[in-house]
Amino acid sequence: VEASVPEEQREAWKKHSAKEFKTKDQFEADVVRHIETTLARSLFNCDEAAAYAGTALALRDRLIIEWNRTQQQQTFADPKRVYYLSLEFLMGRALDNAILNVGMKDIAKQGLEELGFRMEDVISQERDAALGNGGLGRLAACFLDSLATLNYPAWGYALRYRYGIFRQEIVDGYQVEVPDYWLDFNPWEFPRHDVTVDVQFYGGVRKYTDDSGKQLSVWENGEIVTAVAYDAPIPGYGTRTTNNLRLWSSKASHGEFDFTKFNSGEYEASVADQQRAETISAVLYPNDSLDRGKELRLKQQYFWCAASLFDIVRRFKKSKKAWKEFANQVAIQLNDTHPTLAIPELMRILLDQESLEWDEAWSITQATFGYTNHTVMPEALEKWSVPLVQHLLPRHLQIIYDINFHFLQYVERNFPKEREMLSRVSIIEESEPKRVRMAFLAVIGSHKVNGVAELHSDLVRTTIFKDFVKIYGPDKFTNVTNGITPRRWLHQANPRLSALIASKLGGHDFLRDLNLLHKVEAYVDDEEFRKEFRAIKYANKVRLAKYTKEVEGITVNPSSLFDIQVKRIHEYKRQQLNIFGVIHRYLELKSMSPEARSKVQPRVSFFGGKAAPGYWMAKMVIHLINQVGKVVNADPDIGDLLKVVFLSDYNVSKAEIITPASDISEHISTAGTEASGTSNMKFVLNGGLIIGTCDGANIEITREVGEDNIFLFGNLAEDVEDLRHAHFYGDSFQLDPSLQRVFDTIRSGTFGDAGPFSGLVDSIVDHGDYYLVSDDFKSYVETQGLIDEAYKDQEAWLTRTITAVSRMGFFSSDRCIDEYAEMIWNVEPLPPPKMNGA
Ligand code: AZC
Repeated sequence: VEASVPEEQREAWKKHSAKEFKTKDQFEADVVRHIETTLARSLFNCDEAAAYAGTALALRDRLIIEWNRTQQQQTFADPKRVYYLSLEFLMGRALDNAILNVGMKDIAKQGLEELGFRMEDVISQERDAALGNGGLGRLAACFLDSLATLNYPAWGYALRYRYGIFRQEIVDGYQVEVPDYWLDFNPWEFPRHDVTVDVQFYGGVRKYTDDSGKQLSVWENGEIVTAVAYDAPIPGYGTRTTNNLRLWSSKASHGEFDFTKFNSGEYEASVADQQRAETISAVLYPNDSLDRGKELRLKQQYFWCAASLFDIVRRFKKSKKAWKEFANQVAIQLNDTHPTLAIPELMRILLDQESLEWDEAWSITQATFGYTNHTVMPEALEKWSVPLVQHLLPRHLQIIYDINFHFLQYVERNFPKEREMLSRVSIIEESEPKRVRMAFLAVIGSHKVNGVAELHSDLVRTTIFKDFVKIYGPDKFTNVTNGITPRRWLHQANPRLSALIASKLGGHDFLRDLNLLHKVEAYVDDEEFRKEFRAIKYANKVRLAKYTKEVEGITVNPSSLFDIQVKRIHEYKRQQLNIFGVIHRYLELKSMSPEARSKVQPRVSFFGGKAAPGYWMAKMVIHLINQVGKVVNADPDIGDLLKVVFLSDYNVSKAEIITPASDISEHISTAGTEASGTSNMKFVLNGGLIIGTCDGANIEITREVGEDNIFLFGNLAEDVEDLRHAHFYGDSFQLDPSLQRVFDTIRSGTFGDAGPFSGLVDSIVDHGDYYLVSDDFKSYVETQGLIDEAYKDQEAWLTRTITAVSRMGFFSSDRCIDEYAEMIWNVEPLPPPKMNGA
């Protein structure tokens, strides 16, 4: 690698090279300098927002020094790198995380105090980077934290949406979506106006013969949009490794086209072009686990894949290695099928631009990609209409057809007796219009396919990709059970618990090796430990109660059992089962004698989560929760015995307050539908227990923490199909009498106009109850009863929660990343850069 400054002048550079703050004084100096010079403010007009900005900029300076060193070191060493392609990174706030990861908490806290600010207030000024919908996006964010912490040379690639996921307001009990324009002030990004890629759309394909007589294709005469890189540093915890998250922003290319229009007076038209180009990276699609097939979404996907691959190939070519080395230098992980176009795009580069033969190009491509599936639900599996792909990406469609042709030939040769299999496994679905099955393309173009929890990976192998297991053999399909980063979800969200554990384990090593948590179990009978553990949970509940009062205006008693379900609203996640259970509880309370009531365990049912704007049923669930809350919370018969709270605008920073405050959290999806779930892990790690179905990672959590430390209920995945069948063809559908009573109450108008809720009730009574709410209702209610009983024995409850925490080591995202690195990527960590003079 050549330096741009000649040898003789480098001394001056070294002398003036940026230095990182180490002491409180230096930290304060950096903060004040930024407030005064970068922000043009002073001690006379420095509010908390300015204090946040100054602190963030000081931290950013520090991160960027480590980022530069990491990048230089990676350039010199040129190891195999991991590229994590994800359309979503749900990062949340960066400042707190940065302070903790570089180990500057005490300095920053004291420094800010000396400048007149409280750290918590400063931190809470930051807006979330909400570039994701739910689990899939948050998983990607946890993975970035682990990749950096474990010193893997890794990049994330995504889009720089101008609008993140919408903000949710609740008006008259209904969800209202408000745009999230989050880029007003974002100190964490570095625009790289020199790092751009021109991306083509539309146009046509021309075949030609080159000088050697070889037949080649070229894609030309399309419309060009420019991708501009914006980089965000990703600091590892307790290491100098600082990786990069590169986000692409779209803008009009300044080709001749614009100028002709501009010069001929078509000023508006040239502006329209510009706006059309910028629209590509404007919004995050707000659907979670649902494919909508919108043209702009396909444009986003290709824009991002093309820019990222160009960047990756450019970096590879700098090393002047032969193409056969590509997959030894590059591992690309496809986070769901959203980046699947990267497969035909790499083929296009290798075939059309680098003139490789098909077979060589194909083996490089397969060896490069790995594909993670996050759902087996049919409505979430992406399928793009062939005419749309033909129009937007004509050359890619040809390549997809060629991939399919080679693949089907292979299947035909190897399974000559199974001709029906051909249409089943074809990448092209013979529908009207024909559609490209992106999941099949992802499987065929990757060397490994993984699910995200054991049950899910089994379902992947036995349902959606069954034929492919037969074709490729079982080794291509594997499991990597999800995990979460203990830095954010324990150390940052629950600092007091982190400190308690550190005090017993002799330091914070468990944050880098979560298996060390098992040592906590030795303290399960230690009175002093128990006392502090209990006090921490109580304090966290007080904090949530305070938040609930301030933001939602509802008073809750922190001594109640806190029951929490926060996640995207989706029929398969069954918030409706929860709220029907709450209504049942309310009706029971109403019919009790005061004597009986006095023995009841008080409870607060918290709900939170966004509904996709076009998802009517999910929106009605939100409405029902709010309406039930209005009635129950105002009922003098009930008082503290039951409160129902909808926490609006659930997001990552709110999750950091909510998660440590649960006694019970709900993970109650219809068995076989929730691929993994990750908030289940967060809640248990923070000393809460789970009520859950035998689904996703609940099953492995049970195996780790023990059956006594989790409340499982409901039907099993293996029985779901028969139960669904029975709803349609069995003897006349009989509803559980308590559920019938719940429905009667809703219909009678107890919770306001019943009209909006008819869809919810009818889907169960008249439309086959696809998600088996009626089948699981009885055991759900019974299990909630067991929880009330168990909670009364506070000592036994405490023992369970401590035991569960100590057994959660497996669920660190560090363990996931090591598994991916070994099984799928074949990459090694690169020791972190050395300090100057260290
Ligand atoms: C989610 C799964 O629903 C969730 O169970 C899992 O924990 C998470 O991914 C991370 O693996 N899936 C999605 O958010 N989206 C899609 C398209 O599956």
